[in-house]
Amino acid sequence: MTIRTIITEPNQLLRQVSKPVDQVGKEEQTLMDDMLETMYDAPGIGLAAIQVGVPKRIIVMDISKEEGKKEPRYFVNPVIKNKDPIKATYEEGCLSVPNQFAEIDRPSKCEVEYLDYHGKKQLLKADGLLATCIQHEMDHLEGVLFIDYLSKLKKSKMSKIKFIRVVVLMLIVPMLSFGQNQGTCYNTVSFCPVGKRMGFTKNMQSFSGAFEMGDTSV
Ligand code: GNR
Ligand code: NI
Repeated sequence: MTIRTIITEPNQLLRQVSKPVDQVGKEEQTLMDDMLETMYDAPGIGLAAIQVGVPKRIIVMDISKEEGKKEPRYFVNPVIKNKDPIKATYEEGCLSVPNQFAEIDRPSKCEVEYLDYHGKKQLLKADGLLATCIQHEMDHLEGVLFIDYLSKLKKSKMSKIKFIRVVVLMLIVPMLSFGQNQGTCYNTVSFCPVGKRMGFTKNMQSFSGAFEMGDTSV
């Protein structure tokens, strides 16, 4: 068994869509052994083949507690058959995205069909961390990282902030300029119907200063 190098962002390989495995042979089993060792060494609870640079639809996982026995799981060509409409939130991290963690919503339960280490077809009903981890790993097979959801979230938050900023500006700016015009008019050409009608602007303040209070001659 060999510990392989985990590739990290930004690396275009992580964006590749992984290819289905024809047959679970020696090569695939060696890859799964290496992936598991690489995952334990990292340490992590799941690893997709693309994270060691191999674009095959293979995932390894072990969500058992450290003190307990190891419970390695192998998924070849996994397909999600069913997703629970109810979402669950987990703080996620990724070995390919060091030092970033974020709460991500995903279906709380899912059913996944796959081939095991020996190429035997299996169906697994997953919930909790297992369901989250399977979905996180299956995203890797599509070239998707958890931070992609984050940036969408950030984008929508940004647009909300921008929207509020625009609304506030639309309210505040006219109020400020209205106030200024009022003030200017009062101090200089107040009661000057002509000035008001002309709509005195800031630039005209220097001229308006020449007017006397109540002067309506201009
Ligand atoms: O080690 C890992 N922990 C983890 C925690 C919450 C949700 C998903 C994961 S997977 C991650 C390992 C990894 O990057 N797998 O692709
Ligand atoms: Ni990951």
